[in-house]
Amino acid sequence: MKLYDFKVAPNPQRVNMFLAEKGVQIPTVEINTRERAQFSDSFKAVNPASQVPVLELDDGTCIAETMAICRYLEELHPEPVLFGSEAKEKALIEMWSRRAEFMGYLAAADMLRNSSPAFEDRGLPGVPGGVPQIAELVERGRNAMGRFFAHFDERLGAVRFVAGDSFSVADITTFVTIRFAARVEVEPPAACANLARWFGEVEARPSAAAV
Ligand SMILES: N[C@@H](CCC(=O)N[C@@H](CS)C(=O)NCC(=O)O)C(=O)O
Repeated sequence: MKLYDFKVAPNPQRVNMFLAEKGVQIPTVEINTRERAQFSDSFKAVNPASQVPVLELDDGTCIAETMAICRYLEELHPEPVLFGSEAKEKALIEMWSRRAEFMGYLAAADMLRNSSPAFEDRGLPGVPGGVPQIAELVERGRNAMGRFFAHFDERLGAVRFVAGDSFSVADITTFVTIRFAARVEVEPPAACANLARWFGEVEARPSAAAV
């Protein structure tokens, strides 16, 4: 098994933090997307979508999509449980993971991809060109991030971790999203004390070194 990785990119970081929580190490192949390695013919044979991460199994099967990879790893290494143990817990983890992705991660990605000169003409991941940046998406992303911070701050006023009492994959996506947003200088407002309390706790976990 090997992981096509790029240590500084946020989706691979989610897998790396997940692996660190599990205490599992997998050989990696670094695909430097800043140098456009995702568009090479050899990598397109691994993932025609030209995106990392990808987990290649020993039988040659290639699993792309961060959450699909994490779910597969959870099956192989069930402890510690990161996708929940019973119906309600599993549903809440799914719910908060999706909110972290849709409310936060995608907004942060919109901001970066539509503002950084590195992504000029590459407004979408996995597309080598012809996707112009849209300035309005930066402002829309900033607004969405504000709602994401407020929503998660309120939630974390009621529970220790994003999905409840236990650390889960929803915390990983939320943590990576907040670190990712900081790259475009978007930080949680000082008033989000619950989010700050939670962030400090997650940042202190050894697995946070993967992000
Ligand atoms: N939906 C995919 C998204 C993967 C993705 O966007 N990966 C980025 C790195 S974080 C990438 O490969 N970008 C390639 C590019 O910028 O062309 C997932 O969840 O894994």
